[in-house]
Amino acid sequence: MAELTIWTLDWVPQGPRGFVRDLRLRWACEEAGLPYAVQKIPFDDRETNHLVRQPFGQVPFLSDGELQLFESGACLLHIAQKDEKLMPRDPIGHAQTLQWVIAALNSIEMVSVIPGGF
Ligand SMILES: N[C@@H](CCC(=O)N[C@@H](CS)C(=O)NCC(=O)O)C(=O)O
Repeated sequence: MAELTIWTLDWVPQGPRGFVRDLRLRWACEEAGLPYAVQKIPFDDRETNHLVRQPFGQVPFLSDGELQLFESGACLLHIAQKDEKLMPRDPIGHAQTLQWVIAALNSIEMVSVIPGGF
């Protein structure tokens, strides 16, 4: 069984469909050929039942053995450390990976996400 488990919602409205941020984690795993499982959280109960995992009741959420992580960027960095294709081991490649992850979250996301967010 895969150690990595990506948690997402079991349903979303039409607008954000295909854009839910679990895509980022799935993409990284697929890119590196890392096996993963997917668990789904009921959309309707997310604001209460999911808080034990994610303080804002949101997805994605990642578990890796005993490690539990929220925030897609933190999850991505954790996944990235598992494979050199995602995060080179040399100091320059490593720093550039961090740079691009932070740029994606801090500069690109705010101009690319659906207005009103999800
Ligand atoms: N900064 C967070 C944002 C998480 C987020 O906005 N998740 C959305 C799906 S893409 C969500 O769970 N929306 C449901 C809600 O907020 O109730 C991250 O990158 O993980």
